[in-house]
Amino acid sequence: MERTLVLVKPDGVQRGLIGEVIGRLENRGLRLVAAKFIQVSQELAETHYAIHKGKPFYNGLIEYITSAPVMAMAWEGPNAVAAIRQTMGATRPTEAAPGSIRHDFALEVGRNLTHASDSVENGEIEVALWFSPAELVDWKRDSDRWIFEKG
Ligand code: D4T
Repeated sequence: MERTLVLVKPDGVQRGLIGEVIGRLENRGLRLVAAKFIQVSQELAETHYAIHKGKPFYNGLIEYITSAPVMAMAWEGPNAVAAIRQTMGATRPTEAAPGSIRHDFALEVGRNLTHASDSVENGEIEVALWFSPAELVDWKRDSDRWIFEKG
C-alpha cells in the first residue's frame, strides 16, 4: 500500500475545487488517511520545495503556496502515487491528459491547482513532513475488498 501527499493549492481553494479533487480521489477508490486546512508557513514551504531552490520559478512557487490556505491530505491505496499523479495530470496543464484535473481546470504551470508526491519514497517523506503520526488515521473501509484486490 502506497501513501502520497496531496495538496489543493491556494488557487484550487480559492476556486472552490477542494470538493472536486476529493471527489475524484474518492471515486478512484483511494482511501483518505489525513486532512487539514492550513495556511502554509514560509518554513514549511521552503522545506517542501527545497529541491527547487535556485531554479528561476522558485520564488514564485514559494509566494504561490504561501499566498492563501491550502487543503493538505494524505491518501493511500495500491499504486497510489501513479494513480494520483494520473488523476492530477502532467505538471504543465497544457500537457495534461484530457479528463485529468489539470487538463479540465487549469492553464498555467504556476497555477496548476494541486500537488501530488512524485515517487513512493517522496510520498513517505512528504506525508511525514506535513502530518504528525497522530494525525494519520489507520482505518479500513467496508468497500476496501471491492476496490483493493489484496485487502
Ligand atoms: P507539484 O510538486 O506542485 O505537484 O508539481 P509536480 O511534482 O507535478 O512538478 P515539479 O515538482 O516539477 O514542480 C513543482 C512546482 O513548480 C511549479 N513549476 C514547475 C513552475 O512554476 N514552473 C516550472 O517551469 C516548473 C517545472 C509547478 C509545480
